[in-house]
Parts: sequence; structure tokens; C-alpha cells
Amino acid sequence: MSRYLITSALPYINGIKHLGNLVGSQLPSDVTARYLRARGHEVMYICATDEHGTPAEIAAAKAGKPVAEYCAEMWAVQKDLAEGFGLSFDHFGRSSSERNRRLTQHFAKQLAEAGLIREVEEKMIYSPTDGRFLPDRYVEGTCPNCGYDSARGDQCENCTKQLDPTDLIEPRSAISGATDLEVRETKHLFLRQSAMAKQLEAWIDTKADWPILTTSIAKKWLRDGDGLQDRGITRDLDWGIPVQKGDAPWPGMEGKVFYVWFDAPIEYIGATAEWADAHELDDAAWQRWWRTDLGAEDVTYLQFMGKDNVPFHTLSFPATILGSGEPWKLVDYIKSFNYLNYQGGQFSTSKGRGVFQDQALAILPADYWRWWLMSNVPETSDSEFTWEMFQAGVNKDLADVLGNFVSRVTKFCRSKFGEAVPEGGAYGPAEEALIAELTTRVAAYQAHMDAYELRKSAAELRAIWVAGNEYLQAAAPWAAFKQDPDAAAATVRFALNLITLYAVLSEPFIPDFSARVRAAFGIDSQPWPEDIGAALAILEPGHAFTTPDVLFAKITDEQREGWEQQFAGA
Ligand code: B3M
Ligand code: ZN
Repeated sequence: MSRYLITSALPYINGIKHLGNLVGSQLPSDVTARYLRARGHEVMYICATDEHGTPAEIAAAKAGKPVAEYCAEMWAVQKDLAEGFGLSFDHFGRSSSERNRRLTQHFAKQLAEAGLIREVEEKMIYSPTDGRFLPDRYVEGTCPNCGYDSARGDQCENCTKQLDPTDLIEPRSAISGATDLEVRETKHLFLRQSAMAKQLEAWIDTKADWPILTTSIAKKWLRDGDGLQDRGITRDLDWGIPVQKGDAPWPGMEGKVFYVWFDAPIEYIGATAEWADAHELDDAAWQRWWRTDLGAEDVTYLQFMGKDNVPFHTLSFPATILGSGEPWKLVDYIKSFNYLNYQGGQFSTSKGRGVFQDQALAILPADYWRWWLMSNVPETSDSEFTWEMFQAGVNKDLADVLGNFVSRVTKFCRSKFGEAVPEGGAYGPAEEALIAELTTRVAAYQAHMDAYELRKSAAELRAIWVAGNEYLQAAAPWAAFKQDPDAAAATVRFALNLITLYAVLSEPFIPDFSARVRAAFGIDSQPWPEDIGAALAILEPGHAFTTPDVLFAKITDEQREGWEQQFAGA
């Protein structure tokens, strides 16, 4: 048995996320966590809400609520949705927790003492109307390069030119539209990443097994232009973790908070400590996952995220860990994902374009989404969600192949032998052939999962379902029954065992299906099948079951057309 620490990128607190966010980190990390637990490994699976930064303050203001109250409410909403999708976190924490505050301030102290933080006087845009400094992206104006009138202070999305807010013509606040903006002096802290570039590159060079997508992004930041730049880690905001050196104040930084991307990755550690607190365990319980001097040296740490988060996870967060000079666990493998597009375009929260997590669960069970999203996961390139492909994929794989198999076997057995596994004869050549095929396929499925190749894993799992259908079609117990009921009974006994095998193999992807099969067969838990032949003899003659209702109702054309309209967006 090994130990795996798994973290999924933390969803921002504001708003309900769409399917693209789900498939780009939380769902693949859940499939992996479930699989590793099923193989008997010890898994700590962590996620949390990412609660600081301007988006949280703006969203709270729009909701007319104090930001702390808004975040508490949205954390509960996101936690419920995660449960609705069967995301089996050991803990779903909050980056605004006391644990994360103390850890973030501790890391700042360590970095300062290592000489890795420098103080910089900066010019920032201040808005008296909004009563706050405006981060670059919250200043809008006319682009000096192309004349686009809604260019942002960090970049013009029309001509993509990198900008400073002071470059904009007729700048205005993106929050209130106020134009009485001022340029004020302010002081901020910078993490001296440039001083760690060599150490970071040497560390990344040890990661030969990382996906090219991950290492190529990291190398780009290390090598492009003047190389890895120092990064601002503080902001003039009210909501966030106060800038302190551990428990001591940081002279000159009063009223400032740490930048959201400085504290958010530290919440991976914070949420593990919150898990220990929630289970009334001592600090050793979480430190054995994060401190290589306190038991974490044998832990494999896997991170899952969208590709836009790779720079922070390959450079800034490791710089914080390495720079602390303390033996904290560094990531062993980063699984990054491309994007899921929607109907030939993008998901859009502002335009309500696409399917959002609450809406998805309102119209179909989680397994439908889990299966289609993971069998189309954007691993090596962007994926396309279209309603036609979704309907076709779910109706074929889940209804016609898997659901139909379970239904035909249990209903035929009930009609001829009752709701109990029949005796029948010994398994013959057909069963031995399928056992041989499934032995190969399950080994391939395991190999893909062990390599975190999720799309290939889903394809192999589908092939395992198809193989059972083809066996049933060929054995045709309903035809054999008249001449040789014993043979028919043996086929049914074998097929009923196949159903329970499918339940244990499919659990990482479609956990509700597996739970329903275990309930129908009165099975509490199932060992992972190390020997397929033995696994297909677990249900002995006489083992009672109840015939499940329709496991996967097909999506009708009317439903598909209605949903296509409903989620088309403005
Ligand atoms: N909150 C997700 C995003 O960029 C960001 C991830 C933080 S992981 C520490 O959408
Ligand atoms: Zn422009």
C-alpha cells in the first residue's frame, strides 16, 4: 500500500462554476482518488474554495453582502455541488481559514528571513469613488495602441498588447465607472523568484515524467525574455490575509493583504490541517502528509489543474516551499488540462452560456456528466461539448451498453430462475475466453490509470463493458434455455458476476451506478479484482439480488433540443 496526496485546483469563491471548471481539475482528481483508494492505497484528497482577491470583493458587493458572509454562503453552495457530483474530498476547506492565515504568514516570515522578499515602492491607481486601490484589470479605458474603448489596465483584449493602467486613455474604474482616478505611491512586497530560477529549473528538470503541456509552460516562464521575474505578493485590499511576518507585524505593510495567488496554494496545506481539526486529530495527523521530516517522505503528491494555473504551481508555489528552507512536500506529478469548449464557442458566466454545475445536476444524474466529461476529458487538446455528442455518448455507453446489459441479465434471470444466482453447469470455453480477454483489458485499464491517462482509461473501461455484451449476445441464454437450461443458468451466473465486476471497475468514473449495483446485490464493499476468474465466481448460487430499475434513461431528442435552447446563453 502506498500513500497519495491529491489536490485539485481551488475554485474561486464567486459564482457557480461551469462544466469546464469541473472537468479541468476536480473531476479527474476525484476519479484518480477513487481508483487509488479502490487499489488499497491511503489517499488524502484535498480541495477548498479560493476566497481572496478582488473577484470575491466585487461579487460580494454585487450581492449586497459583507464579503465574509458572502464567502461563507458560497462555500456551502460549492460544497453541496461537489457532493452532488460525488467529488470525494477528504476535506473541502476555505482559504480564508485561520489555519491558512497562520501558514501564509509563517511562509512569509521564512521567505523574509531567507532574504527572498524585497519591498518595492509602486505607483497604483486609486479610486476615491470606490474608496480603494484598483488592481490593473479593474481599470478600463481606451487602448493607446488600437483605440479599443474597453481595454483593461493589464492587457487590451482587442489587440492583446500588454498595458499598464497609466497607459490607458480616459481611464475609468471597472467597478463604478468613476473617472476621478488618482495615481498614488504605495509599497508592496515581491517574492524574489528571479533569485530561485536556477533552483526551480533544476527541480523541474528532474520531472521527466511530467506531461509536455506542464513542463513546456514552466520552461517558457523560466526562459522567455529576461527569465523568471519577481512577483508581487501583496495587495491594497481589505479582504485577505493581513501581511505579517508570522505573528509579528510587517512595518510599513499595515492595512495590506497577501495576493490571492500567494495564499491560495498554501491552502492545500491549510485544508489538510483543517481536515485534522475537523476530525479532532493532532498536528502530526496532517504533518505526515506535508512534512518530509514528519512522515511525508514516502507520499506521492499529485496536483490537478487547468493549464492556466501551471505557472503558479510549477514556479511560484515551489518557490515558496523551497524558499522557506523547511522540509515541506513538493509536488511529484502535475496533471494539467486544456479547455472544454461549449457548442463551438466558450462557456460564459456573464452571458449564461453553457451548463453550470447546479443546472447540470437539476436535469440529469451526476453519472451522466461524469462519464461523458471523463470520456472526453481535454487532456492533450481542447475538447468540444455539443449536445448531440453528449446525447449520443451517454445513450450508447451508459444506456445501450452498460445499463442494457444489467437489465437483460437480471430480468431474464428473474423470469427463469428467480432473483437469485442460479446453479447451472461449470463455466465453459466462452467464459474462459472472456476471462482471458478481461484479464488483459483490466491490466490495461490499471496501467492507464496508474499513468493518470484518464481518457484512455475510460476507453478501456467502455471496452470491458462491450466485451460482456458481446459475450451475452453470443451465449444467448434466452435461446439456450429450452434445450439446455443448465447451460443457460451457467451463462446467467457468469453474467451476474460480470455485473458486480463492472461495479467495482466503474466506481471511479460512475460511483452512483456502482452503489446501485452493490445495493441490488446486497454487497457492502468489493475488493479490487486481482484475479478476474476468481472475481467472476464471487456470487455463489443462491445469492439473492433485486432487479434494478432503469439505470440510465436515454436522453430523448426533445430533451436535447430543449436543453440546447435553454443553455444557449444571451
Ligand atoms: N482559483 C482557479 C482559477 O484560476 C484558481 C486556482 C487556485 S489553486 C491554488 O480559475
Ligand atoms: Zn488594443
